[in-house]
Amino acid sequence: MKEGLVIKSTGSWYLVQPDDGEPVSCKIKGRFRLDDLKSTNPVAVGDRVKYSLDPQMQVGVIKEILERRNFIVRRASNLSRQTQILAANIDQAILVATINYPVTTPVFIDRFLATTEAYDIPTTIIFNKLDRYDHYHKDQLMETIKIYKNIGYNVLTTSAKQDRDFDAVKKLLKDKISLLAGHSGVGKSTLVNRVEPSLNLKTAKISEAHKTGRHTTTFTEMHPLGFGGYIIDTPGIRGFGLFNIEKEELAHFFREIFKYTSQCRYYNCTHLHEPGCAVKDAVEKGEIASTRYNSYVSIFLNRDEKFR
Ligand SMILES: Nc1nc2c(ncn2[C@@H]2O[C@H](COP(=O)(O)OP(=O)(O)OP(=O)(O)O)[C@@H](O)[C@H]2O)c(=O)[nH]1
Ligand SMILES: [Mg+2]
Ligand SMILES: [Zn+2]
Repeated sequence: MKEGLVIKSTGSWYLVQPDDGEPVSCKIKGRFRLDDLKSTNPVAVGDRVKYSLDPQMQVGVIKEILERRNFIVRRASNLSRQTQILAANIDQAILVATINYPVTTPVFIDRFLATTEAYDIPTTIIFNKLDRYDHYHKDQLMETIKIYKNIGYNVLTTSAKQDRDFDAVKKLLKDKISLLAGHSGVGKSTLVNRVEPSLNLKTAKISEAHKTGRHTTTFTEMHPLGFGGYIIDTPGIRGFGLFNIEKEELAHFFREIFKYTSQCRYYNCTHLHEPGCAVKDAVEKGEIASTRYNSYVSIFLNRDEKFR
């Protein structure tokens, strides 16, 4: 049996990079134990796997997934209870967001951050398309950046189409395995091309009528970076579900909200309507951003589907 790293997944076949030699196309056979996840893709990009090779067919069969250091999942689609593993064994997640073209809503950002918080994965937000924003968008951008910096998230801004200097992004990516996520059309693949031009990934214009992307990247794929590290480009996310998180635990994954929860009058306070709620007090005093609190409430009540 050979061992290798899954560098591409289409859902039905996988590209596995052995430690020596060329990547091999592999299929899955057999059953995998899966932490009770109902996953549509048991094997994910970033997994280390054992596979057997049929020398005549030049295809492999994945027999075993080696233990994962971590992984990140999302709901396969809005209505589905099935999950999809976005990637495994990553050092960090990068959410590419845009104020407009397309719109990335606060609740989408907060859902992503709560998820990476739950999986304990360091996360950076990159706001892209700075060149396209008018004054109103720029004000909105500054406000948004302030909120996330205040609660301790790393935030960068880029104009992937125009910037000459990508040193900050390169520094962030160097020698790490990074997952790049965000809505379709925000410029994930464009950014990857700018930091590693030899990759020449496919990108496409957003629909100007709907201001949404066209799902140009269709498969999750890991790319080596010439200056060290790997980047995982993913197809644009429509919805983003949280997994294995009980409602009662949701506040744990909003770091600034969590800080106040021990001061609530009731130990089982949901921070929605109880008297003596330290979280609501902090929102009123402006110590917790109201957009963050609103995201907490809409995720708690499962009302945010329509905002995605
Ligand atoms: N004006 C402007 N356009 C950008 C910028 N970054 C990317 N774009 C454009 O936005 C469009 C979408 O970019 P992609 O890189 O394909 O977006 P993506 O996030 O990879 O989209 P999916 O693969 O569908 O998930 C392309 O036409 C890019 O040229 C930017 O900073 N400014
Ligand atoms: Mg893309
Ligand atoms: Zn409370």
